[in-house]
Amino acid sequence: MRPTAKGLCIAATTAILAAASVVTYVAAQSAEPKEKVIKITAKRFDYTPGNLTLKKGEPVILEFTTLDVLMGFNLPDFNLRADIVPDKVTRVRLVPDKTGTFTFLCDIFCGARHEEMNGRITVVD
Ligand SMILES: [Cu+2]
Repeated sequence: MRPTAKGLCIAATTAILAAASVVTYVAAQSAEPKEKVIKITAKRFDYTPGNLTLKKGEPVILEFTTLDVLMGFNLPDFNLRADIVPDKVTRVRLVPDKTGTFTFLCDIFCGARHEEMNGRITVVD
């Protein structure tokens, strides 16, 4: 059976609509970018990485794990704290609303050099 002109026209229209919906879908995806995830590994007595640089106003998810014992994450300048529990992933959302360099520290006693366990977050414009 030969394709009719009407049949070809319907096929072409369908193809164009399908292409248009793909473009719309991609545009919607990029309008809501996924929040950046930064993995931080804690172990006695440090955080890796221990120095982060973030952009003001840009939300990030800090994703903590501990290689040994229960640890804390405390970032007083942003009123953030969390327990970092062995065999668990701890996620903390941070939207830096000010620039500067801020210290975070372990606030759960984890051993001899616990007091020295800290890191820095630098927030830039
Ligand atoms: Cu500690």
